[in-house]
Amino acid sequence: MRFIHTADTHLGFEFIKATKRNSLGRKKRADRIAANFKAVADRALEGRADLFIHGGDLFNKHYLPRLLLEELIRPLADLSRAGIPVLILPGNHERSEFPFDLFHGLKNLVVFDRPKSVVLNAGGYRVGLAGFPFLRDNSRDLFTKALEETDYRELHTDVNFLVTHQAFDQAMVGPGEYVFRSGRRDTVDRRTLPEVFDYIAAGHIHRFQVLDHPCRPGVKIAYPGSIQRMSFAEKDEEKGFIEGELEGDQIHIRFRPLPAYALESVDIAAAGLTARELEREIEGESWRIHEDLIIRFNLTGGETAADYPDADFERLRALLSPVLECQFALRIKGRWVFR
Ligand SMILES: [Mn+2]
Repeated sequence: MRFIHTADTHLGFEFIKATKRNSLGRKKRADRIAANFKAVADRALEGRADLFIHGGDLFNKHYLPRLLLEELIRPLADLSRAGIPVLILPGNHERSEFPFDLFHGLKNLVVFDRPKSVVLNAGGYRVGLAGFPFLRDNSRDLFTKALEETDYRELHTDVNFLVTHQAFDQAMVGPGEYVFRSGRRDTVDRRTLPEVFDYIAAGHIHRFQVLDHPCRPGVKIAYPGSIQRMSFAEKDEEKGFIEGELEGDQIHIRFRPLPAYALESVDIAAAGLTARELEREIEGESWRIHEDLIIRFNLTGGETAADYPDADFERLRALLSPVLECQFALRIKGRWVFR
């Protein structure tokens, strides 16, 4: 029984309410993300996977236009048409729910839009799958209750998967290697995972990692991570998805990498410079340019906007035009202000 496990695909990445600035760059990143998602689905089609599991955060925002949503889920529709069962749940970026009729008409597609469990015949096994939407508040205390509501105890199957979008203790994120510790309200203690589950198909944590079960050796709590570097905090992380196989009673998994663009940030002490001087500084960084790069210039040294040169940022961006995205961030009163 072969399965694909992905998560945190953040489709519709181009949609942000906050800023219209450099929307072209943002769109180019979104296209790379969508291409990686298609690559994951294509792998399932080519490898004739028996299951396709998405651990949540399919979309980047909950307010995407309907037409865009329908276009973005095309890879899932392809899997559905090919007869590959798709299991999916809404994460925090979907605010724990999908538009109620988005997946209507797609066969072989199970949405954990409320706590539930299903049994599927896949690759010669009877596979039980339980899941529920992202728990927004106090997952520490509400996890067990949500799990009970799935009726997973009624599963009488060969193997059981839990699909979930939560942080488990010992999960690690960010360049500072931050570790979620047991006891936090937003963290589920791994010891609360019932022993009937053989594989925990998790999402939420953007770095690929596999945690063990403290009481049941061999059970994997797996985060495939995001399919592309969604933020600068992920700039050194390899990106990809999980391919798994159940043989006998053993589950083997491996990480399959996907192409990832590069992110670099450059600090420039820009307070007091003239616009021409800033332009020269930025031209001096042009050796960095390549078309798989997101570059962010941190302009520092000032207290107010007036301390920085009145530069034409659109023109500066045009100088660096082959890059995927170019960001200018001014340090003003201890905050980053984007131009
Ligand atoms: Mn996410």
